[in-house]
Amino acid sequence: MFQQYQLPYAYDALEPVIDATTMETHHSKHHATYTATLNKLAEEAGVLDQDITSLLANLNQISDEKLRNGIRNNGGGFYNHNLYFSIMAPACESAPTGALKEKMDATFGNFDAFVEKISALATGQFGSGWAWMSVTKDGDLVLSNSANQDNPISLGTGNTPIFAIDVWEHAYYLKFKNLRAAYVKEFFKVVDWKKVGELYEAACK
Ligand code: MN3
Repeated sequence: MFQQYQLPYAYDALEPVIDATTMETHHSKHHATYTATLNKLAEEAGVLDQDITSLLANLNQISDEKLRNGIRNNGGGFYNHNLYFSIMAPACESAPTGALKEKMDATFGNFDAFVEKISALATGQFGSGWAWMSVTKDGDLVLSNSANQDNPISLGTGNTPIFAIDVWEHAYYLKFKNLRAAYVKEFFKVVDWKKVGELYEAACK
């Protein structure tokens, strides 16, 4: 069984950046549905015992096209939101530190340059999707975006995502309406960089 990430903070904890109704709907409806559907499809496909990263990295093992597409979309939805919700925390002026800060500065120049680059990917993603920072097999940082619930794993890059911005309208529409760029700008106020740093160090091992 795939277990949905449980929030260690309340639905209203990210106010005023992300409103409580958006958080509750996003977690208890959207993410819960992806998780339940993934469990149903994975059972049908006989892959319920696999961990989500190897399942998404090896979608071709599922011969039935309908099941494969369903697992790609709902498995992506399950994995992507587990990461997204886990790297958010109540506004705390958090910033990258330690090994992650050094690597980000070496890769992007400085934090503001990183924000600019990933914001362009997030706002530039046509339609629903995500923006990512991932760690390559060589320990380098790369930025990307993807459509729907695809991610660097299901797209076969071999990279490990450590930072995600959800740019589906359900992530921001109640508060920000059509203004995706405003949501993306505010999002950085609720990023838990300590957690992203832990994911970076784990991915580099
Ligand atoms: Mn979402």
